[in-house]
Amino acid sequence: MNRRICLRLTGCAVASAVAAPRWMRAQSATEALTARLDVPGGGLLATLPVNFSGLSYESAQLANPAFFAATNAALIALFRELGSEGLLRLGGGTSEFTAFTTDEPQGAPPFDAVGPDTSKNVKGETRITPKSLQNLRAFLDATNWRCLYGLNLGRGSAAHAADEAATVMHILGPRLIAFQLGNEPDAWRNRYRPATWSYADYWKEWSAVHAAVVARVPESQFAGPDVSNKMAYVTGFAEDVKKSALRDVVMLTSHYYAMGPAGAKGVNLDKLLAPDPKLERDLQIAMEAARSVGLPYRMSEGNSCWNGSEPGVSDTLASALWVADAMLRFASLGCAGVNLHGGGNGYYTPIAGGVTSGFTRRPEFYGMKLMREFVGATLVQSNLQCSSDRVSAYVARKNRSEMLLAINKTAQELTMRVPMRKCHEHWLLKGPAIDAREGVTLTRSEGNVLHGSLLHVPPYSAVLTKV
Ligand code: BDP
Repeated sequence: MNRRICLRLTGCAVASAVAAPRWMRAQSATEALTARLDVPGGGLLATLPVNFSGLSYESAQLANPAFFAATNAALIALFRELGSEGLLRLGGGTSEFTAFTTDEPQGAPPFDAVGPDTSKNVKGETRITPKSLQNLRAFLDATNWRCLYGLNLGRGSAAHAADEAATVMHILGPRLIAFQLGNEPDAWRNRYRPATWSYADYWKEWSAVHAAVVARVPESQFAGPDVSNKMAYVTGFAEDVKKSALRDVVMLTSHYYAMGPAGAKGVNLDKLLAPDPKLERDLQIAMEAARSVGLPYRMSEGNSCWNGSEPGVSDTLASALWVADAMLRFASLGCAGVNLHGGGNGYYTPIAGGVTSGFTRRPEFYGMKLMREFVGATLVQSNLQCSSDRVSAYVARKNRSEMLLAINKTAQELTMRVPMRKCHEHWLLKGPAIDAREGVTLTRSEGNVLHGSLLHVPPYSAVLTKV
């Protein structure tokens, strides 16, 4: 039988159907799955910067000064586990509801036990004070992370933004990479702005607030447009930045949620495990825009499913496999970093908990943690042949070592023929079941796991080998 398989060019989003080679036997759902990975020309893709991994939190989180603080040793340790450097983005829907004030509020701060989980359930005004910012600075110093700081554009004023920016710059200093003005301005129609709201209106407002901030804090840098999904804003923003010769814009940003809204038909585990053509499509637009203006592009906020995320999906082993795969897809296409949105006890948060309740690693945390191994590594173009589109593989070089990550998002045992004959070290990301919320592990072992050039990848797991 002339079966057809999917040939995927890692990092190039090329998919074409070719006849299956003879070594690839017919595969039923219960049979073992085979795959073949080749590195044809050894073409180099992108190198992952040291702060490739990032987290994104709601601005409202700053209303509790004890959260991002030097005293929060447990959270500092978890951030450091994800990256010796990293990028914390503060913003989200609540950045349009936070107000900066120099008066320290009286009484117990909000979110002491836990929260906020998502902007969807925090619409009240929350206050950010110099104390929160001083504590944030100490937290960033302790973690060695830097930050993208969202100012309120949707419901704020230019004067307030300039005031806040002055204090943020004074306190965060070198820990601040850039300000962002507004969260998801492409979704403001009939919300913070009239039904006629367009990109042109946004650019006008953005420019006015930008000018006010620069007048007050000339050394400010900016990232944007931090949109939800209308990629035309990213393209337009890049064009306008170039046209206006704005040297203080240092990064293009937009968001990516694999699915959503939570609870909608078709939002499920199966969909999360399947490839998402939107990721490739949107990322290519973003990368073209970034190249046209000579800026890096970063996925500044995203996760598995928007609207607070899907229980039983976003908090399971599936999310760990998904995040490792998605982050490397982003990296292969040239994206400079990825910020996973979370906070509180939300379903999609990589780190759950709060100051008084303590913190735990969610499954997604372990998928992110794998990225640590790729920091400073250059991804190499590779061809993967496999009859399932739920298998992916990435090859990378770092100093003199070669790395290969195989991700098996199927229920079948997978044997992959790889361009590596032995390894010295391997990592295994796995869990008791694809929908397991507990018991997901990432372990490192020394020694060889390759048999000739065959790599065994258990069902629903990821294996990283290094030589
Ligand atoms: C995004 C918002 C973020 C939310 C997220 C969600 O920027 O603040 O928490 O949606 O819906 O649009 O979960």
